[in-house]
Amino acid sequence: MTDVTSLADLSLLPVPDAGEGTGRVAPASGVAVGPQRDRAVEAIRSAVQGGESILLVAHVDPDGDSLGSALALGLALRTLGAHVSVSFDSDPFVVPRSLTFLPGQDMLVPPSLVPATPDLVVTLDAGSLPRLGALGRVATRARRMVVIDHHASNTRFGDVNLIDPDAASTSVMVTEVIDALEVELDHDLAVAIYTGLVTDTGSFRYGATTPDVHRLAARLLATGIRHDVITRTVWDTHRFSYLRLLGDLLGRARLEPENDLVWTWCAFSDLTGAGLTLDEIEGVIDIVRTTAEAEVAVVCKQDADDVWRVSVRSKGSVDVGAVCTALGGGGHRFAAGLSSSESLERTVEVLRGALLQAPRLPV
Ligand SMILES: [Mn+2]
Repeated sequence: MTDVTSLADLSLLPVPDAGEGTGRVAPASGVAVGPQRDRAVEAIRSAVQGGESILLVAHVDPDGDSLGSALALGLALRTLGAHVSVSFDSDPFVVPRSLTFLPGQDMLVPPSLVPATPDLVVTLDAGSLPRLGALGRVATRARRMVVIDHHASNTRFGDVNLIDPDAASTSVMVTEVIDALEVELDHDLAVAIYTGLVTDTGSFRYGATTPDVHRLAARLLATGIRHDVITRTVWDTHRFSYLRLLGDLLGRARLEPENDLVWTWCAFSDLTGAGLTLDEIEGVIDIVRTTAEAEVAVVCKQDADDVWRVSVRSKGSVDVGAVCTALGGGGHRFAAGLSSSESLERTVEVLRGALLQAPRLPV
């Protein structure tokens, strides 16, 4: 068993590969959401009315919630006449294959071409400044920064911090902002918002799926969106080489009953050998975590810089969000992640030790 004191030896990067909400999350602080929403709406409204430059930023290597939220807010602000652009840090700067259907992509600007000092930056679904990558510097130079996010681990790095750990997705929070701005929820907005919603609720399977979530889904469907196409594109479409790689990753998975853990890994050479990109193997954790014999599931994915991006899920009796946050990562209570520049063996060893030390929650 790993001694927790040895955690200090591990240089975990503060850039979590945070997973998305598989469960309701206890509020990270006593800050009420309503007044923060009013402040966020007011900051955005005054920037629009003043004709200021507005930059919306998704997190690095954006998922459906982050990019969907940014594009939805961008579309809404554009109908109000705003000068708005949307960006995220990704190398190369391309929209993930599964999200190329999202509307409003003409607003996308690569990090190298964003305004050097925007009047207003709004960050979407990013739990910390490093999650913005190179755009973190631009965000801190902005006259005003509004943070909209639902990660319990959010570090409140903006001037206005609209943080709601109870929200099923950031796109739910963006909808509330759009409603407050009195922009009509049209088809394109609904596509972007719904994409965030299905991404973060696992197609309405996770614990954060409340009656309000279903009411919002009904409202979005009423605009005529092809929800079946969205869900199939986001969740159920893979290149054939993914199936082969998935077979390898599942074949090498290790079950450690004594640690209540199941885990596997994907080396960068596995990924390049299959001709795939990191975003295309996001779903592997969703299969590994179905293992009946383990409470916690882990998938370690090596990126081009030899950094292990670690996705961690639990079924509800271990707060993996707290574990990952303590190790320099972040995320939600039952879906979180971290990054490690250590070896695979060392990374798993430290994580295993931290998981064993974590208190068991009543389920
Ligand atoms: Mn999210």
